[in-house]
Amino acid sequence: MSFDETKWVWINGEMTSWRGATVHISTHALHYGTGVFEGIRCYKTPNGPALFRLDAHLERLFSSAAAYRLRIPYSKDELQDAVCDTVRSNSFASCYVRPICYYGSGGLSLNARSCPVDVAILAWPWGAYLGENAVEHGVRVILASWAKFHSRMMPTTAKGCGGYLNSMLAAKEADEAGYDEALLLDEKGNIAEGSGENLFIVRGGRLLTNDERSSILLGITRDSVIQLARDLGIEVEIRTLTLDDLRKADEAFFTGTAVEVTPIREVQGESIGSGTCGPVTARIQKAFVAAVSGIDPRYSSWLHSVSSESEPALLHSSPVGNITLSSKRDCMPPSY
Ligand code: PPE
Repeated sequence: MSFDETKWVWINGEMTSWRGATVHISTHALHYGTGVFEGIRCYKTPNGPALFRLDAHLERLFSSAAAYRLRIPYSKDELQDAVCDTVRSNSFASCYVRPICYYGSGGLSLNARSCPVDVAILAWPWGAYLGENAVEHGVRVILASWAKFHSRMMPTTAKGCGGYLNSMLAAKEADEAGYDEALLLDEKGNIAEGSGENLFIVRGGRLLTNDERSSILLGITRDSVIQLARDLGIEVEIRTLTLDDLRKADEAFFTGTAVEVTPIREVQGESIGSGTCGPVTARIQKAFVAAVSGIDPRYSSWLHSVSSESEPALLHSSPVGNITLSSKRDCMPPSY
């Protein structure tokens, strides 16, 4: 990840220089993780940079804030414009965008009554989340010894800053053991999700994935993949996933804004399927790239152009994202 190219950060309505984008040490969220955030990707398309499912991300930001009783002092339309401004000001063709709303400086009582709600939007170029090879060849995953927090402890469908301490412990555990990522189980021992991703299993040509009953964040990429798969004629079953399902999987993959669609090739020393990216995962990746890069016009409503004027329908061109589509790829059909 490189912040080097970021010049401007949007803070409370103003474009601020990178160096000036600081918070006070008494900021409530620094002490207690009392904020909510989003992660949105902006892709290069034939019509210029476009944000993928901006609307859904802002919708989730507002419902996360409501879950933690944070009142965001801007409307959804204002934040939509602010996100576009941030990408435009930095002249990014593609990037990752991180809006964050949090209790600022005003006192450290836990009810946060005296704290303002501050809002910032950071954008930077973020390449492949789990490394260059991950999207192509798949990742090695450890089962975290930490359980995913249960939705009776904190709202798992809200993207709250403090909840990521749970993810961070799991990710550190994976890193220290030489794995790429960690998978967390829920309190019953069923699969929940990755530290920052949802999970899909492929079995007999069908997709299986879980839902909020397994304490997961309901990912926007997950939702997009469910729709893409159904449009490809691939059946999707939503139900509890067990470790046994994973062991018997033909293929498995992670979905998330940062990770996009990333195959899982090994879980704690055991290969999944052929131990590389499988054919169903490859079909989903291909459909995903076509959607995010504006090549497949059926999904153009998922793209929000960052340019000030609305643009005509999207045209064919080479996709740009972290899922590189080269004929060398074992995981892409050769026709791509
Ligand atoms: N579960 C968790 C716990 C999660 O953090 C993410 C996103 C998802 C599922 C997938 O959600 P979605 O992006 O809407 O498809 N994780 C974000 C943050 C990762 C980070 O390291 O920071 C992301 O992918 O942007």
